[in-house]
Amino acid sequence: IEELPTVQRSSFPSGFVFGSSTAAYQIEGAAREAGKGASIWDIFSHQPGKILGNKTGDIAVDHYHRYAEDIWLLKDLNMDAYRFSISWTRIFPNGVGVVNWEGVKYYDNLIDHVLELGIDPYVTLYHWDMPQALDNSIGGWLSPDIIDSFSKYARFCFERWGSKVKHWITFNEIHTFAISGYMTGVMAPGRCSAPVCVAGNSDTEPYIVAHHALLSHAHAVDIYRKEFKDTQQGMIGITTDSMWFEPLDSNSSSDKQAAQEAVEAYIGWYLDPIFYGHYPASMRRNLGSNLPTFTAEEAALVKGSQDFVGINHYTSMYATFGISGEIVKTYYKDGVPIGDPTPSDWLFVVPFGIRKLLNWVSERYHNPILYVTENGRAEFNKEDSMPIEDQLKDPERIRYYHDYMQNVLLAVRDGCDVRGYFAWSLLDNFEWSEGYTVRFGIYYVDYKNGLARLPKSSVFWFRQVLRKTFNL
Ligand code: PNW
Repeated sequence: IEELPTVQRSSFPSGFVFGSSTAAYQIEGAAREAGKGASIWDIFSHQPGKILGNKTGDIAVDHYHRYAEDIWLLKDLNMDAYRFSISWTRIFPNGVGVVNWEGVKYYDNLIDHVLELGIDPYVTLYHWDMPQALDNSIGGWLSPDIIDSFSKYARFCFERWGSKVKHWITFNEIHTFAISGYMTGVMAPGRCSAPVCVAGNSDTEPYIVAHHALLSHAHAVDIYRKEFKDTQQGMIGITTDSMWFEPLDSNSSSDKQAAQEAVEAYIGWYLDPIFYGHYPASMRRNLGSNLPTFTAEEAALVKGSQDFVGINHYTSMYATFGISGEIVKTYYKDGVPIGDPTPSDWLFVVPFGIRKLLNWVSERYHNPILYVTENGRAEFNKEDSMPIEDQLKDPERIRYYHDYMQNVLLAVRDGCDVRGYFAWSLLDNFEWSEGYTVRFGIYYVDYKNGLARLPKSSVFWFRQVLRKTFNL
């Protein structure tokens, strides 16, 4: 039996980074303020029936006006780093062209404030908020022309903030916006095959979108390396999400193969091109001509386009092959869930999954630098049925963080080069199509009382675990 390490800062390698993550549309609000242009999420969330309770991120948790207070809250957790995203349309309201200096100033202030508190900014360029103007004019990620617009936006950010930001993340989870935005249609821009969606093609569009996003990523990395890296001395990478997949029957070689192919189709979809210059063989076999291919020149650009890989991980599933050879994924085996259920129907608690995923990535891609850029769980929003002092008690979240961080530590001891861990999320926020019905925050946001921030029990847990101790 393996000895389980204590979860505290001092158990991790020195210099290991602890932080928390957010995303612009989920927290900023000020959607029509200060010259910001509309993104596809501003439009999507205003379509009736798309978001639970027909809620929007118009105000969200008003981080745009409260960022200074919020960074203090992060500091109070004894955290080292803050991962947030830049809203493309605050900088370029139309996606390209005219710069909105008021938006630029906002990120100047935010980044300066983060640095003043001794916190390291990890900045994501794209957390799903495509400028609506570019979606209208060229179809957003569906068009190869998007590469040029994204490159200009990325260059602007490197130039403006690269002397202060040392960790750039081009994309958050291409997988999620490709699948949910273009296969199931539950996220912006809400495309999928008829009759479920008004427009789209679930068989082809997710792969085209992902292809153009990967190329946009590679171009941004190329720009950073050629024009900025020497003087700015930072690192650039990409954040990919992945579930872990267990074989439904752990003794079946066919199920083992299904689980392997499921991981390949999830995270290999992005990381195989980035490390090897092409999509996984299993995906090419299963998808045929629906999967685009890279030209030799593109492959050369995409290959090696990372200084580190960010991993967002929350949960695990079982995999097996269906009757026509397709990969079937399920949370249940013989009616028993793979882990404890949570309020998110996609999130079951399987702490060992993160260790196995980190090891899988380390082996397949020869030990790259990794950061866990998101991990966490939610509780239901019970503001209408429970006294506030009870809502602030979140033992399930503490247990989740403890058990997952312990498995990250075990992965480090297995030899994975994990350099940091970011908890999702600093604050309760706009959880996409779930609206405000679930709460992922370490801090509670009181939507009924002026958006006051209140500490959940996890705040005290993080503070204790992450305190800096000195050996005398
Ligand atoms: C992340 N999965 O997405 C996003 O990056 C966040 O914006 C979001 O708020 C957070 O998860 C919580 O939902 C995920 O299928 C997408 O395992 C997919 C999965 C997990 C997270």
